[in-house]
Amino acid sequence: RSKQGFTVFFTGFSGSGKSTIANALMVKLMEMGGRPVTLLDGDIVRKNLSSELGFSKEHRDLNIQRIGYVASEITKNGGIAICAPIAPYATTRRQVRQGIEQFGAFVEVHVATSIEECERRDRKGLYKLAREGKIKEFTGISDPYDVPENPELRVETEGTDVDHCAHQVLLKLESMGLI
Ligand code: GGZ
Repeated sequence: RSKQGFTVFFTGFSGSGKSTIANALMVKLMEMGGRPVTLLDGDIVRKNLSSELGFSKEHRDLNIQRIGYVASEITKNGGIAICAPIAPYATTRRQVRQGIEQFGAFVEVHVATSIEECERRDRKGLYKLAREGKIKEFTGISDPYDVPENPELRVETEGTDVDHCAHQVLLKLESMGLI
């Protein structure tokens, strides 16, 4: 009997490592074969599915609802969806969870890199621009982030490499009977 579909939903600050871990996880899941794996990364979704949206609460919610809808269709059809947006609002994450759990499992992974560490790394120079006020409503600097209270998994990236984080997600998926 083929296994149910599921969604792995990463959430965390810009520059926390969501995309990198999501990509490593995708590679590992693809190597295992079986179900198709679809990555819905934050910036790719914003380019292709949400190009008209900004970063107000309304627009962020709409963005996350779209990602949630696509992930729910993938999950319904027995596939694996990996999502990696910031998704700062707990209420919106809960709505997405409810939509997906009708069809399969929802695995919320909090990439718990602190705002201090994200700003210190500042891989894309966005935190500097946010501090200078050149980017408004920047998550963690001038916009809220609701820390997930009960995620299926929390991964720490400080002092841990990407492969180890992705491996922890795989172990969680195994323990949930999903792979
Ligand atoms: C947060 C912003 C902002 C603001 C542009 N706040 O590191 P990045 O560049 O590639 O990831 C961030 C991305 C966030 O888009 P999401 O779709 O994941 O956000 S949400 O879930 O809240 O809808 C960052 C860039 O867009 N970016 N302006 N003001 N991140």
